[in-house]
Amino acid sequence: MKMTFRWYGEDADPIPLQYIRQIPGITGIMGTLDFMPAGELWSKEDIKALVGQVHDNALECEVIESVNVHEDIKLGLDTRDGYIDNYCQTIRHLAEFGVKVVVYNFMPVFDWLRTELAHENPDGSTCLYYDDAEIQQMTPRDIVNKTAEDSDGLTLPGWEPERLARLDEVMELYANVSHDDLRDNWRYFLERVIPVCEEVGVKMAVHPDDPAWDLFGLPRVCTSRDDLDKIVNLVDSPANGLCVCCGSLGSNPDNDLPAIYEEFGRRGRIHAAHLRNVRHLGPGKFQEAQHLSSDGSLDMFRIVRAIHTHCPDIYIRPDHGRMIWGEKGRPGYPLYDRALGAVYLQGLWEAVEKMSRQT
Ligand SMILES: [Mn+2]
Repeated sequence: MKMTFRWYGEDADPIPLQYIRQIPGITGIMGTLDFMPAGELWSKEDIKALVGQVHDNALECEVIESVNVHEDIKLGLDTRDGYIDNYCQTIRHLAEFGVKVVVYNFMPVFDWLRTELAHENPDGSTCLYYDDAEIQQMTPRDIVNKTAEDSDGLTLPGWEPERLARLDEVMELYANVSHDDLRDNWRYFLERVIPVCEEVGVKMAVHPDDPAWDLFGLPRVCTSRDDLDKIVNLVDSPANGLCVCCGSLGSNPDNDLPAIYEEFGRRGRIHAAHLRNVRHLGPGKFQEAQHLSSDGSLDMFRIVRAIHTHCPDIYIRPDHGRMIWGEKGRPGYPLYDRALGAVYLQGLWEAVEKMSRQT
């Protein structure tokens, strides 16, 4: 297991790399070029600069998230081939600088969504919160605007206010895209990208949809064990793998996370994991919790044990955290609470590791 930490880059992340280096046990980051629009080619110069900064702080940069998939690829439009060519070339460039895993997602239109970015807890901390009943009352445009208002200028990825016209257009284009169509478009993408990954030694790792159900009538096809099974079979190669985020899949209480880590770990298809907890509050309603099993609805011990047993060499990172101790920053990506999560997860790992040697 390699314990990593998400970092958005010098201009986009308020947390300096030096602070990340000071968190016990962190050996690397999951990095990104936050400024890069979906579909663009990542230049060698930009990648070199990122990797160089990370190395200068004695950290590794072997995982990149997210190389975003252009909407035309998900929609299966004629224009997709140019964007897929850029994606393949980006993978070649990343491989040149030592990147081993690329985390991506295949969610239509929106990345992860929450109805509240700073839901207040009784102890004065704040967390991300989701209530499907609220979403039912909103339009896609409402949620984009609300997120921008609630986050001090941080916009939903790809949906800066000046691009809202495009949002309506894209929503219309999806009106005729079924779940099967979306999966077919995904296959088309993977059939072109995976051979390049195999050639240069990079593994793709898809992040599940969050929350793990359809939104605004848009199809979502990475929400359950059965979905993951269909995805890894779209192209049967170890390079076509998963970044299992237990908080995302865990939004749906029907998903048995320890069993999912066990099955796909055993099948060699998990290359990265986001570990965090979520507390179910009712149908379609949840809040993000501290990483501890006792704070949420997921059994983090069983999850860590499944990873240790079935895919011990993967990259792991603590996922979203709460805002505590007066910290201000990017919603979901604070320093303090994620650092606590990283240390807790390593405590579980040490326990599982030593117990496994005794038996
Ligand atoms: Mn995640």
